[in-house]
Amino acid sequence: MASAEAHLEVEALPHISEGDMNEIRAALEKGDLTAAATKAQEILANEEQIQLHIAVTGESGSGKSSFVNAMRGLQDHEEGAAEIGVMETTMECSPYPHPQDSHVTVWDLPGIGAPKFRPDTYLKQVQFDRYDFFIIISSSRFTCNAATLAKEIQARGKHFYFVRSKVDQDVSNERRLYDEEGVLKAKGKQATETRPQQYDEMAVLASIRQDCERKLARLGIRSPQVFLVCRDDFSMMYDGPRLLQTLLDDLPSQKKLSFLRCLDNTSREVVRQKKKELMKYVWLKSLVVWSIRCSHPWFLYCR
Ligand SMILES: Nc1nc2c(ncn2[C@@H]2O[C@H](COP(=O)(O)OP(=O)(O)OP(=O)(O)O)[C@@H](O)[C@H]2O)c(=O)[nH]1
Ligand SMILES: [Mg+2]
Repeated sequence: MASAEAHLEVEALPHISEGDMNEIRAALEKGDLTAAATKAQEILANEEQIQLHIAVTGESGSGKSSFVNAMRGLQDHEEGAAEIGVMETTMECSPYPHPQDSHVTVWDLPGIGAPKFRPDTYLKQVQFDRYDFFIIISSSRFTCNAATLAKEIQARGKHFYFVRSKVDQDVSNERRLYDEEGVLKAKGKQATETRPQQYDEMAVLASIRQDCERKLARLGIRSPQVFLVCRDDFSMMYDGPRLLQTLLDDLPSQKKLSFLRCLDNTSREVVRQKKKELMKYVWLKSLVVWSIRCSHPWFLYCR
């Protein structure tokens, strides 16, 4: 087992606890391959139990169910997708397992202001403890309800993320003020810092982001960060990729692989992290397979 021992570096095998690593190392040093493989199997079995629950909440009609579908890589009309619509549609907490990893569940929560849900008891009613983190969605400026909810989530020690949805609509509304060459149409109106003479999508997005963040700061949220998304091409457009990367970075190490399995290989960073996480599994599974092979009579005979 010289080669296995040579790779017993915590850096090379992330997210195996030091205690587990020491147990495997001690077993290998004693030449007890069966004990090392048993430990490896135990770690793999524990990983199978890990669940990740993502809560999607926000104002009624803000695009929560559409966001749930986008997170799961589904079109709204596809089988298993959450129901969406311009009428109030989500009245219960509905779990949607991710098609690429059933350990990850995206929960579609009722709107913060939905009739059956009072702002002061909302988190209790939706069973706060169930979720790992919260996505708070708004399709316009964030309201007092959203800020109160965020503060309550923070006070209870969990992460939340502000997501400004339907940003494609804002972009196309703003674009209408410019002609085909992208020059501001409005006659007699001066270009401003937020509405330059020449159309600039980045400037439009930056001003929406700043506006939302300023409003949240006024509502008492310290250093708010807002992610602008659109349900179409969610993982590729606007702040979708940055949001997914932030969620991944903030997750505790043992939950990262499940979330990574749900992400498409759209960035080098995602591919790099998948590779790093999978190394652990390759190594643990190899240890188990090697132990089985070594105990096989055929192997003993060959030695
Ligand atoms: N243009 C655009 N429309 C969107 C987007 N996201 C959602 N919508 C539309 O907004 C409407 C409401 O979307 P839902 O996802 O049902 O909103 P919800 O927050 O789940 O609504 P309730 O369950 O009633 O609270 C639907 O017509 C969606 O198609 C988006 O990113 N862009
Ligand atoms: Mg809904």
